[in-house]
Amino acid sequence: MQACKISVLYACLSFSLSQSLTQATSLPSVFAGEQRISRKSSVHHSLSRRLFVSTRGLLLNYLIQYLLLFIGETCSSGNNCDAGLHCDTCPANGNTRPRCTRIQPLIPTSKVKGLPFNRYSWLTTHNSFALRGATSATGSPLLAPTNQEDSVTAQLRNGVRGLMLDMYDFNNDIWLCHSFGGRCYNVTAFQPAINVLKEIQAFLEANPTEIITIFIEDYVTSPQGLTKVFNASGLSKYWFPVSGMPKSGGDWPTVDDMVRQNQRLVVFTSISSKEASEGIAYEWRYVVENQYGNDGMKAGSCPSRSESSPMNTRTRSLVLQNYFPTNPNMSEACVDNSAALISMMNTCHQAAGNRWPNFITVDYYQRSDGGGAPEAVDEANGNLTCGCASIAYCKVNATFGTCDTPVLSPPPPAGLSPQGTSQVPSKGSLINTSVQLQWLLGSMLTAMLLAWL
Ligand SMILES: *[C@@H]1O[C@H](CO)[C@@H](O)[C@H](O)[C@H]1NC(C)=O
Ligand SMILES: *[C@@H]1O[C@H](CO)[C@@H](O)[C@H](O)[C@H]1NC(C)=O
Ligand SMILES: *[C@@H]1O[C@H](CO)[C@@H](O)[C@H](O)[C@H]1NC(C)=O
Ligand SMILES: *[C@@H]1O[C@H](CO)[C@@H](O)[C@H](O)[C@H]1NC(C)=O
Ligand SMILES: *[C@@H]1O[C@H](CO)[C@@H](O)[C@H](O)[C@H]1NC(C)=O
Ligand SMILES: CC(=O)N[C@H]1CO[C@H](CO)[C@@H](O)[C@@H]1O
Repeated sequence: MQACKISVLYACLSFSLSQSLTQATSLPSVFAGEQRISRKSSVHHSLSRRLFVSTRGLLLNYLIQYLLLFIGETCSSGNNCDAGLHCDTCPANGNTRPRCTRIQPLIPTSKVKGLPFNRYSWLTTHNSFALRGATSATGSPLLAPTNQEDSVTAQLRNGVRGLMLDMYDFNNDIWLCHSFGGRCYNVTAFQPAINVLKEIQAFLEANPTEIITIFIEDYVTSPQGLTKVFNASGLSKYWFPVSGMPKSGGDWPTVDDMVRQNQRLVVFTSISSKEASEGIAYEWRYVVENQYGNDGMKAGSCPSRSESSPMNTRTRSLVLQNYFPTNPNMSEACVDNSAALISMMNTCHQAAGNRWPNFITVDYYQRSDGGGAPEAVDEANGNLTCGCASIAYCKVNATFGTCDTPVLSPPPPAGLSPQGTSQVPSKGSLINTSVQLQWLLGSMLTAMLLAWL
């Protein structure tokens, strides 16, 4: 560095930076997905080649890549986190420093292909339709609690594959609503179900290898009410038939079969008679579920909810884990969706007869103090698909239990790290001066570039 003259400082910085990056590229970003590494490497290579002939465009591109942040890094309000992350705080956990936190699980079928449907775990949103800030489509003010923050379309894009929808007869139609004694009112009615079903239809249409599961809390009593609305939404053509569902604990068809047959929509109802009358699977014949609400959040126990068979009932091939409080609480959700969720996943794994959850259901799925619900889903998928602690460590075509070695440990709880003191606390044990130097150089380069542009 000392050798740098002002006139060549710029090239010198680039060189130092590319040196730092050589080290940085050896820090795999298992939490942010793997694209980042290759992206950085290719940036690095092109930079080395053209070290002294950097163009404005190349450098700008490089800077943009470089400024993307890993999980746990301090971010600014303009979201400069890497793909699959967003910038958020978790004050309920003592963390007021904005950090990059995960909002997307790895899509398990992209990593381990072709297993039976019940060998995967899917991120599931509780009351997927009850969106913060929503107004009722009746025009009346909405007095119902809310459980999520982004549209069902946005949820699906982030990798949510299970949706919990409460459906009611209302205004001569089927609506997504919250209950007062099983009835829908203007002040608790969100919108007609067909709107959201059409969002799901558009996603399945655009993503021909994706599978979605809908859990209906069913208050619809009008004849063929659900069938009509599914027909009208264009979703019926993706319907997975009840006849294809294992009745006594066997494996489901493989995801490949489901995709090949285009049977990519699995729907469960909470009303038993609709299986015979409308061909809609009665959930409790196929799924066990633990208690929802506050009673399901007592550490160390995982009782089944009243409608469900006991958690360890092996004649039900699918396991669903609920983990959200009775009254949704957005500020508390980042705590609930972090260490406590994974701890309960281990408890429920035992309670379910050593079965990992196929569906992990939370409120405010984007909220966490680091890895959040996406991390829980990745861990469940690792155990389910390849016998590793996370699907990020599964090897292609390897025998069960042969894993890539995790290089980064998950970020510590945000509350444990001193606030505002470090740019890269989550990687504290791995980060050393060379990376801090990288930061310093990055900041200098930014300042220079801004002055130069
Ligand atoms: C509920 O909303 C509808 C419009 O969708 C309106 O016609 C009706 O008067 C409202 N009912 C009440 C009780 O406010
Ligand atoms: C739904 O659509 C199917 C054909 O796709 C049709 O056979 C059935 O009658 C329809 N049901 C209702 C209630 O509209
Ligand atoms: C939500 O949780 C916070 C603690 O994070 C608590 O202070 C607050 O009272 C809770 N709100 C509700 C409505 O329960
Ligand atoms: C994995 O196995 C499949 C099918 O046996 C094969 O087509 C594919 O090339 C293999 N991939 C690797 C990376 O070995
Ligand atoms: C710090 O960086 C050096 C290379 O500059 C490397 O040899 C060393 O292993 C790194 N330390 C840690 C803890 O990663
Ligand atoms: C066999 C195996 O890899 N088990 C892992 C399952 O997931 C938990 C995390 O919830 C890991 O701690 C286990 O090692």
